[in-house]
Amino acid sequence: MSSKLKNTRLIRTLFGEAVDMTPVWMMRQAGRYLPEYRATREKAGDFVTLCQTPDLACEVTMQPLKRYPLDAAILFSDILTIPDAMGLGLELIESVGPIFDNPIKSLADIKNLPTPDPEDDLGYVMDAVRLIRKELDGSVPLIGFAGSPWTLATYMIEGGSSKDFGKIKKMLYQEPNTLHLLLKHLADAVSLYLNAQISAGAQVIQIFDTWGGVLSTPAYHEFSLAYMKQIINQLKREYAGEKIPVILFTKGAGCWIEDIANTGCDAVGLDWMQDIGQVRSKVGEQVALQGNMDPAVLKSNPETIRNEVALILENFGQGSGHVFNLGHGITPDIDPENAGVFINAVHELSKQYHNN
Ligand code: 1CP
Repeated sequence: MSSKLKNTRLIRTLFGEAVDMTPVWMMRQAGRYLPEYRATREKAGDFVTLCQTPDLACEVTMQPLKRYPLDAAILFSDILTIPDAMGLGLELIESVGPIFDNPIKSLADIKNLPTPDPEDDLGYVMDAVRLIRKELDGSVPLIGFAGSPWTLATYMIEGGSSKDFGKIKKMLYQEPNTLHLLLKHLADAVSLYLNAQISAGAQVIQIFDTWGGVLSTPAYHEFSLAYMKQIINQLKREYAGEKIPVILFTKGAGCWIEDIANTGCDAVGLDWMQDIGQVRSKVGEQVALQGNMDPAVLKSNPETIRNEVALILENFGQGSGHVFNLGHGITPDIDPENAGVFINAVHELSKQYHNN
């Protein structure tokens, strides 16, 4: 476990320290676009079993690293493990998405929710983290993650994915205190879970607030950002003598970047709608930035991919503080060759911006 980290690009960048080239990883880098992922999922039988089998979760975490010179591994798991451990019963239905057998319907349901013990109820995640660290052997850092309380609550109340977030928004406006009770419970559970991931070996933490962007500005502050801030305050920011950086990603956060940068996180994840150069001029002194190529660019061809990478690098400009990524997860239809073109382009084209 104490193996010395060989590739420190990601961690140095998250703290704004000089590097030789821009580090890169991809959200959802282990996933359905890789034939070897589909084969392992087949072997597991279904997605939930894959998440719950540490050997297989470790195997799929390593798959993209075997193909590409990525600067980080991300734990293979899902944000919905916490609600599943609270008894909601997660299933993933092909072409529908995640669904819960027992969604939350009332205040009584919320009051009855347990707080999962990370090493007991979610021990399979911690075992996966320990196995992956062993397997990585210090080659690149391991990113642990969780969903934001708001994003988890959308799935728990809607019962699965949603287009209009009708049920949770009704609760937000009609019974805000009920929703606050749930969000507070989730913030505590997420903090415990992430701290356990850190103790098990996660070296960087990312909080995914995939659905924060569907809220009005005051509702975002009250129902999403406040709880992420609570989590950031409750996280271990140092473990085994190493500082643990925290990345906060809200999709659709266009006008709230300064508020996100003020939460105490080390880096802000940007979706592709944002202008990374403009964002840097606002908050670049305070936090690192992660992103933000449109994942749809990967549907094109090597020349277009390299041009888009070059544009983003130029827009960010000279110096450290930029972790290259997609503006959201890579999609199942992407040709793995194109993902390789993307990663190599970031490394090759970014060297000129780091002359130290
Ligand atoms: O094999 C399959 O069909 C499952 C597809 C899949 C995968 C590969 C799901 C179901 N989850 C995952 C893995 C996953 N989920 C990772 C792995 C690590 C990585 O390589 O990046 C991570 C970080 C997540 C996180 C996650 N799950 C988020 C937040 C990130 C994001 O993309 O916005 C969300 C919203 C989920 C819920 C979820 N789980 C699975 C799907 C298809 C979804 C999204 C459904 C929806 O759009 O509402």
